Amino acid sequence: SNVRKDILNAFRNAKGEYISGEKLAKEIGCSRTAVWKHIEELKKEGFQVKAVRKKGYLLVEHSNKLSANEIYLGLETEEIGRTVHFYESVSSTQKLAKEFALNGAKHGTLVVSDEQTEGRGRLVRQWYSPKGTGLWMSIIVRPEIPIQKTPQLTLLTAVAVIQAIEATTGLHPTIKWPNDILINGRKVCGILTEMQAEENRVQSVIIGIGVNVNQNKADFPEELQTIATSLKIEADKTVSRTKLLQNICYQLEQLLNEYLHTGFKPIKQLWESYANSIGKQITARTAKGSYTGFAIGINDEGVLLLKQASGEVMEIYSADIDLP
Ligand code: BTX
Repeated sequence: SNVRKDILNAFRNAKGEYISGEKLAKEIGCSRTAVWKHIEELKKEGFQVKAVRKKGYLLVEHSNKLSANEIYLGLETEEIGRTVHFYESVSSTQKLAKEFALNGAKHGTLVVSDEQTEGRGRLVRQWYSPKGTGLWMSIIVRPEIPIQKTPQLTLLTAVAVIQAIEATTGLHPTIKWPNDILINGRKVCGILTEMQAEENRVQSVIIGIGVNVNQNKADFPEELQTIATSLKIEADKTVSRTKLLQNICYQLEQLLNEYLHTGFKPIKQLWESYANSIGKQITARTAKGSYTGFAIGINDEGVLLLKQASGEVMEIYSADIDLP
């Protein structure tokens, strides 16, 4: 509710000090009883609010629970994440976001769930999305760009997620082409972008982001234990999913604005600076065979450019990459 948002804003402005019920009531324009009722509701959502006679209310600490209100408190964006659909459990946020998009959801709408029972990767792969420990989110964006440029948004998202992880945890992830985000060689995040278009016009792009945040090693199914990791495993401490989510929204909005104003070039440079394969000798295993060469970069479509010993530059559209 808007009143609860106003209360959270008042707590934010109070910066860790008590606020009297009277002051809250005045600021928000409701009765003290109403304030009390809303605070009870916030507590049910997982907020810890202390009430002390004569002093008032204090927001003790943010819970480790995800909720729409938690996300709202501290969100620094204008559009991305301003409308939130939060769920305890869904099949796939990607699937839901697509339905919202078809029904006219506005640019920046965020769908996030504490758990996905049918999380999806690219092609027909699955994305393991257990309850309470990860960030499973899809963002609807409606940029005015031609269809053929939408792959650039996948690369842009990878940069945004890396910058958000750096800002939230101090860790330094790398990108494995095309769109895996790794820490110490293990996958911490996957990105999936899907487009809806009509007559060569982009209607919406759904950006799906899955980040392993607070899993322990033993929480992963056996087949993922050697290839996956979480921020908690790497940083050796619990990481706030809310802060990370807010940071991702913020970085995404900044980069998207830059992209729409100045084009893909600055994004591409950032992407290449994070990519672990660029400037290295690699082997690309494609459906047609394996090719070894020097990865010189990507082109504007996100296609990997591989310079072979003959000097010929090959365009790699789809492959698994082996680093030496
Ligand atoms: P991908 O096809 O690059 O990666 C999928 C592969 O990654 C799987 O085959 C498996 O080997 C491995 N994998 C599965 N789950 C995990 C995990 N939790 N951590 C690390 N590795 C894993 C990447 O696809 C795109 C994933 C996007 C996920 C988001 S979550 C929110 C949104 N909703 C949804 O259904 N998908 C997206």
